[in-house]
Amino acid sequence: MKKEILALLKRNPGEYVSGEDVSHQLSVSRTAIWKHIQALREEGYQIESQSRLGYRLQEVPDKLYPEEVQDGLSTNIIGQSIIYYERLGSTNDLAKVLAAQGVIEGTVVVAEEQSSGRGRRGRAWASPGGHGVWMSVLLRPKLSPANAPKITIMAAVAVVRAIERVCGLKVGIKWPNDIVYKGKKLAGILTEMSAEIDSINHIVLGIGTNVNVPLEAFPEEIQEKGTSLLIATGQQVSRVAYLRALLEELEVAYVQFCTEQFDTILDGWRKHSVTLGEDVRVEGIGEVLFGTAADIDSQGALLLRQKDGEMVKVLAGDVTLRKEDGSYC
Ligand code: BT5
Repeated sequence: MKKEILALLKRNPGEYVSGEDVSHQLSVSRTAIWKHIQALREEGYQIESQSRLGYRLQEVPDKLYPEEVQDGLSTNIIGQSIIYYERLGSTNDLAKVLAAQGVIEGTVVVAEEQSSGRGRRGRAWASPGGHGVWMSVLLRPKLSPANAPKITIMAAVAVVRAIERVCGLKVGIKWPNDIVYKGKKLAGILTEMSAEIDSINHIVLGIGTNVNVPLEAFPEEIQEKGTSLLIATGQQVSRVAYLRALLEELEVAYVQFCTEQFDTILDGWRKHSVTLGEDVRVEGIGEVLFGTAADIDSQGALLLRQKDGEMVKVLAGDVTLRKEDGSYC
């Protein structure tokens, strides 16, 4: 009922809706309306009430509430169920628990703040409260585990498109999981999988995007190498609009992924890549390789042309690009 009252107020922007109208349209008592209005106010909605005029919605809070994100969301799978928390350890961790409990594919977990946000290989992901979009999506593709790295590639394309849609900023993808702007990290992707030898049980796709993070909200060690949409554009970007766009772009890419149109995704990836054609240093698992990033293949692996011309396929690792002075960053 609270949702319906909110929707009714939203359908009448800037106007009063009388208590009588609400009561009549939604078949609810005036006392119950008042209680729901109070609850909405506690969530941060600014609702004016005038005794003879009724209620008027003045301001929507800057929160990633599911009812805000789902308002106008055009997806069929991703984000049909959104679990919201003010504060969580890690959205990936909760999504894994929910996956084991059997929640539907496309379930999204989102938090305003993460106290132990994670990157790859046990690294920390700074997730200050109220500034970013820290979210995870549960996916259940009917594919073999070898396809999992493609999910990161797919997600990177979706992030880039969502960013361009909401604020016009053209950002780059650094293989495998970094979204960058002018060499600084704007977003990161963490793909985790539960699988049998030959089939995926589920994938938890975690994406952290620094939307309105001011420089001073980053830990000191990230201030040099991280950036946000706010820092890049000089303007606040609606986190709700961004998350909605991200879920929509993820769904477009995921449908392509599941219907064997990975080549289309790869084309999009190549267009936004800041890695291809560059001289790079790749820190893989237990080895460091140098060479030119020639391409990515149909598995999402990086193809590295080494000095002697030999082509090496890298499935996972950290890439740094060679600068003019010969150093890597
Ligand atoms: C990543 O790892 O880039 C994956 C980040 C995934 C975060 C999301 S948020 C929602 C979901 N829940 C989670 O717990 N995680 C996911 P990696 O490539 O390993 O990069 C980690 C490195 O990025 C760190 O070692 C820092 O150097 C840097 N870093 C940490 N926080 C950052 C931030 N907010 N912005 C930019 N760089 C950051």
